[in-house]
Amino acid sequence: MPSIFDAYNIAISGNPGPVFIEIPANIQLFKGEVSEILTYKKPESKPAIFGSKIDDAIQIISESKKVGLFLGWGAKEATAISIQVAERLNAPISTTLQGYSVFPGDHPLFTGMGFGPASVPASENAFKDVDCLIAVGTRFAELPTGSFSAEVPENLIHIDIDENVFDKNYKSKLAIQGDAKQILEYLLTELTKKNIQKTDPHLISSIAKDKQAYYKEWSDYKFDRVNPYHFFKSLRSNLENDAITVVDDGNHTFLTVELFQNLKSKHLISPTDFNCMGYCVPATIGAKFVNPDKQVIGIVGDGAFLMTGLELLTATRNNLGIVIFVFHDGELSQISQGQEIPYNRKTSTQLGDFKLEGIANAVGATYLAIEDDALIDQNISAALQEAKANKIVLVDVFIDYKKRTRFTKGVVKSVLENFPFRDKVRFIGRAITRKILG
Ligand SMILES: Cc1ncc(C[n+]2csc(CCOP(=O)(O)OP(=O)(O)O)c2C)c(N)n1
Repeated sequence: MPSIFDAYNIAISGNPGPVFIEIPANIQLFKGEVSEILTYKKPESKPAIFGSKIDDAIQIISESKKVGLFLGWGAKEATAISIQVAERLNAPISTTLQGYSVFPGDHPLFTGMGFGPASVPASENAFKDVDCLIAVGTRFAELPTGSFSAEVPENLIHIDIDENVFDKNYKSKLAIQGDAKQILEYLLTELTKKNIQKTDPHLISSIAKDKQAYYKEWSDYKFDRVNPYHFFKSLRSNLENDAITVVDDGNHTFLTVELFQNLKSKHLISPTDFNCMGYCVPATIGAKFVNPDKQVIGIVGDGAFLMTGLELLTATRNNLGIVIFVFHDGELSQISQGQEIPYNRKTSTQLGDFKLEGIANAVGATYLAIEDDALIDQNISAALQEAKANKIVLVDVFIDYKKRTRFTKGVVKSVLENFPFRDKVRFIGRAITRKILG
């Protein structure tokens, strides 16, 4: 028992994660004498000691012109205090992909995922002149930094429970190890005591303007099939505020964070940072088991759906009312788009045609198709109604991936830019030759 208690403590504390316990077969199969049944006691938390670090942070903040906040999943319990810090400092907020739900998407200071050239215009513009970045609960991994193309100011205050993340990808001016919520609370208390506050009369309106312009760009774009912007707009208006959205890894993931607003902390779940395809269907089932009274939906690419979609049988067997939206485009799009630009070829990224309806029939799910924009509202609403009645619904979304996300465009560009000169010339030359000769 003490080993199990230890394992549990390790699993839920610090940087939480799975712990493997090996229980020998003899203990599992045979009877044994136990003198005492131990009861679990939560270990006492040690008082946090930050020394002069909070003062140092205050000093850096007070000397800076514009502060920005960058939040990862490690700040998931610190949403309320993050809002207060952001509002006091008039700081734009961006998040990692995993931390997308850590800050409410409808807050006027929220800009989107990341803040570099691979982020949406609201993020890129709002963070351009940030000269102090407070990063909380993030490792500055590849995705939110757009393959490390995002530039971080010299004044980086990095807060994380795990000291191993400091100075790995971006050099910090000040690293504070500890619980995100607690540190932000200390910080806010000191900011208030010292009457430190920042103002910028234009920030909120320029974030709003950039968001509207970006949405309009999508809304006006000529698509042949379902327009992703209209899909996400309708999805948001049909979903309840506390609905849980689970995504997989692919183009649909980046479309989700560029075009869909999540409203509550921990209510958008993605498989980052391992980005393992096939996550969405089982994770949606798991999320519904834990949250039977909430709307739980999944958004998954057709490639990832083909990996684990038959798990839906578990959902039908347990009458779990969930909706899975399959973005059906016949490709492993996130990769094929990455190939198309530099190679002008698509290699091993075309899926064979398949009938989703057949899979729905096989697992006892209701099948609905959104073949064009005219069916979006009607069928999203019908799917959610069915799920309310504990039905499992598979929605075949004939998505149009023609327009690339800012993420894909930004990453492809920055990866190519970082190539050695000769290879860059070789790649560009080959793409041009193929474009001309076919
Ligand atoms: C298990 C696994 N294999 C490969 C990858 C690399 N990968 C990332 S996105 C992607 C394509 C996903 O295609 P699909 O599920 O159809 O989603 P889409 O990009 O079309 O939205 C691939 C192959 C991965 N993340 N996980």
